[in-house]
Amino acid sequence: MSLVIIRKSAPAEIWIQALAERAPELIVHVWPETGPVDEVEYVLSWAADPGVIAGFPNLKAIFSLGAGVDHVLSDATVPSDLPVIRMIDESLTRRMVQYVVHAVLSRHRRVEEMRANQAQGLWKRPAFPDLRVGIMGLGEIGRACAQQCLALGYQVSGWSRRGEPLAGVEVHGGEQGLPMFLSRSDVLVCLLPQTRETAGILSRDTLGQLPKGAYLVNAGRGEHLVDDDLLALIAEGHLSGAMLDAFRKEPLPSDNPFWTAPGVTVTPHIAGWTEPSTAARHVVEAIAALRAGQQPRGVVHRARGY
Ligand code: NDP
Ligand code: OXD
Repeated sequence: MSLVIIRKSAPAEIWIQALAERAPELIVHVWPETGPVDEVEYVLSWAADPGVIAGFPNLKAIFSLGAGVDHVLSDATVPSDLPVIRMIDESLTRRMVQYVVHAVLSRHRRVEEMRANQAQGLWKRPAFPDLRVGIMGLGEIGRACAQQCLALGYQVSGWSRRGEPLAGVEVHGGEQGLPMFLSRSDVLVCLLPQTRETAGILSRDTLGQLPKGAYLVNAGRGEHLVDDDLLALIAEGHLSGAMLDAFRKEPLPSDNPFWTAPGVTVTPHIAGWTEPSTAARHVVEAIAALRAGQQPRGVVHRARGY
């Protein structure tokens, strides 16, 4: 039984060590080194080139190194019957919560405005009206963000496909719940997966339904956002700004208008990242479940795309 780690950027040593501590019997290779391909039962992958995963004939499951699995499902050569397992990692979730809370707090407490005042030596004490936080996507990460925003005293609503209840949160479900949800979101936080249904969901139509002066936080995927619609709504004064972590093209090209748009903060897809020392547990537990014929946590529903 072997596992191949496929990733292009960060070194894989920490992953190898974390997996070895929890599953010493697991033979781990780092792409492009694979050992005998027919012995590879698992891949742990981020953005493998199309066709690479399909090159392993005896795979039992595909693990995503991140919470999103769009990078796996967009590869048409990946066999449709193989379990795809998204990352569920307490460190990743915690970091996403930190990012979202930071964005909400800095918008609420007008940090940019304070900095601008400071630059002019201005002692000015603005009002800080209460903000309502709306979270799109109440999954592993969205729920944790909602809970932390609640703990900070914000009024929180959420939107998900099924609209499953969440304590303390006003939950709206499906297309019919979207207008009410949007109308109550002074800060809209997108934590949706990228699927056919969610592509382009942050458009003039939806963002235009936010209250005037609303602020967008997109830590989902760049494909959720219609870039020009956001820029236009900011220029028109309907939205006050945005904090964006994910983009249609990454790295964000140097001539992209988001770099210089007033009120827009660009972060380079760093809202959250997977920590091997904790995430290895998820991988090892999922492998054990698969081997025992059980359903592991995080298996993606292929038709839904998340
Ligand atoms: P989950 O799969 O746990 O949750 C997904 C949520 O989105 C669920 O609440 C689901 O609804 C909802 N949803 C999916 N499709 C729709 C739809 N069509 N309409 C309404 N709601 C929908 O995902 P995670 O919380 O683990 O991760 C969410 C996303 O965050 C990832 O897919 C990734 O894109 C992004 N991410 C970004 C990172 C970054 O660094 N920027 C890091 C980590 C994740 P329901 O509950 O009804 O199923
Ligand atoms: C992601 C991640 O899905 O970093 O973006 O986990």
